[in-house]
Amino acid sequence: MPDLTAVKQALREQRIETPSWAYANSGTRFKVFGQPGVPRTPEEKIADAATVHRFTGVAPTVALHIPWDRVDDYAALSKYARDLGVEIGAINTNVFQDEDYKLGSVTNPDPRIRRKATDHLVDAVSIMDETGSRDLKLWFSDGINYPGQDDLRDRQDRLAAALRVAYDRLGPDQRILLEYKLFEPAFYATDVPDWGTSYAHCLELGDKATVCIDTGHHAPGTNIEFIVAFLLRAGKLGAFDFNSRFYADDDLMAGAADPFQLFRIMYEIVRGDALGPGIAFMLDQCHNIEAKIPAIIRSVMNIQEATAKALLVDRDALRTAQREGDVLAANAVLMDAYNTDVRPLLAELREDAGLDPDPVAAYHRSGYQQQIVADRAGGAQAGWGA
Ligand code: PSV
Ligand code: MN
Repeated sequence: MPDLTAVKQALREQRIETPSWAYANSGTRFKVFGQPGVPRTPEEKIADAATVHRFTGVAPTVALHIPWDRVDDYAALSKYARDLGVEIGAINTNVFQDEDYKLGSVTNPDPRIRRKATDHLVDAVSIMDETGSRDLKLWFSDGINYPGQDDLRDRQDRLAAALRVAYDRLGPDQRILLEYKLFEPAFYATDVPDWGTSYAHCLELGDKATVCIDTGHHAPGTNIEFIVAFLLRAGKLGAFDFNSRFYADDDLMAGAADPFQLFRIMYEIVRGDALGPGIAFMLDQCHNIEAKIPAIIRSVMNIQEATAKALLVDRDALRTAQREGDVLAANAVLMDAYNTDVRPLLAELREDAGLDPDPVAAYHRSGYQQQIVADRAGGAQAGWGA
């Protein structure tokens, strides 16, 4: 049986990073439904992230996205965050929303545009120097829509060259997290479409480059926990962007669409002894129709629940069943853990930490939502246009 004291300690130490952009407005290409109280500035997004941390106790960092969160003084922004009880986490680059990037950013056939995109990556490292961030998260929308539109292999060379420039700019304690995505916005061929491509580039770059798995970025039916196991074994898993998908890059709350998949992923993390700070456990979500802060709190709780269940797997019993080739017994060990109701355990841990056992209810009772609706009247809301 797993040692309950160790399980509790691991849950106490778990950290989940929330994304600044999840607090802002978002939507589909059909409509953005704005919400009252949505942040207008990076400071207001950080205040919301600090609120999530206040009620969950496990979300002490917030990821920024540049230029969405551009400010004049990043050191001051970091201090603002620290004063609210959180720190700035990963810096995300954005080379997908500029007219110049129609045919790609770092893989664009035009060297001027490639340089502009590469400069943005390097600038992001300078921001990390000011915020004290460890992680530079790179996602490239680059790709082509039609066979023959550009040379697939040349684009890989251009990508490798840009990654090398960014990598060489990293400080000793900084890392690149290279994210991949099957498709969208490119439809025929994406330049970093899968974990294998990301892994190969990271391997070529060196120790400070690792893969970021966004759980929404795979073909239906992909066995994500296999990718987790493989990359952990290779020492090349750096981060998660957690969210849920039913069809494509749906960006729903983590653990909402397939809590069993989230459990299987977290089991591989526990199995690989990788719950610690070496892996950045981040959310990357968009709350288009639901209230944003409670949705983020719920996502954090869903990850905690999946982790608790993963920690409760009786690994000795599992090993024995696996060694004996007892297929059904091995599967039953996993299912026993998955079917355990861990909510009382997590409620107890929250109470021990001086938190409300039900963070969503506590948030609703706190009056924070009413306060931001009143305080944030007027001005332009952050996020995609309504
Ligand atoms: C792309 O779909 C992505 O997952 C990347 O992480 C981006 O930075 C983020 O979403 C933007 O919302
Ligand atoms: Mn992502």
